[in-house]
Amino acid sequence: MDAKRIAAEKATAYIDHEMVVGLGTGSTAYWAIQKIGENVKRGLRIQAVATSIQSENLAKALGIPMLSMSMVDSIDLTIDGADEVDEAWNLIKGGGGALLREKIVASTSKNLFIVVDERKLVKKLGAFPLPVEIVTFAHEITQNKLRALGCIPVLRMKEQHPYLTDNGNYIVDCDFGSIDHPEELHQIINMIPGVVDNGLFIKMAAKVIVGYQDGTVIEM
Ligand code: DER
Repeated sequence: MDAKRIAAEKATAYIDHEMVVGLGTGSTAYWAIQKIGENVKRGLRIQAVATSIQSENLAKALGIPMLSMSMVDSIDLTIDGADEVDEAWNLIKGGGGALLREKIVASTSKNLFIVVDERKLVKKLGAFPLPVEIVTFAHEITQNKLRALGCIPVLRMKEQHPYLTDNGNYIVDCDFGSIDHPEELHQIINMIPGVVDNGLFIKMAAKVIVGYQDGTVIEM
């Protein structure tokens, strides 16, 4: 079985009746949502919130009872993927363009379980360019301010147009190279006017579940 899938399905075993569950975004979270849909059909009584329109549509198609974020003040467990996980469990997320809603849902969750395959584990963050969500207004100026921090900012495109997030913003993929102090970088980036948030998730993960190509799965 696919390494991402075994990690995602392992995380769903922690979901109990009456929980409010946060549904992540991406190809790993996809398998968690599929498994949750199966379990709901078998009688699991939960309600869920989604971190993207894509995940919401998938969950609805599977019959998972959905809540809007305005209807919850706390989430019991969120299961989500990541682009990189370092040894302190700091994350780079946003490869799927959903970082803002993912971070809002994660920050509202009692527990955030990150599900990845082994390739996502790194000693230091940064091989994956850091996604930064910015408003469209004066985006060139915002990109210049990101560049001044020492990265190469690339506006994410979809076909010939800039990619638009579910929130109507742009994503700039910022190659900082190896990131020595992710916590400080996170704060510096978010001080730039025009930046909405960035893909550094600092000390938010309660558990990291790793799937391996040989079929094993490890909970860290
Ligand atoms: O966009 C995100 O943060 C996703 O969780 C993503 O980074 C992980 O994507 P994957 O599970 O498809 O590798």
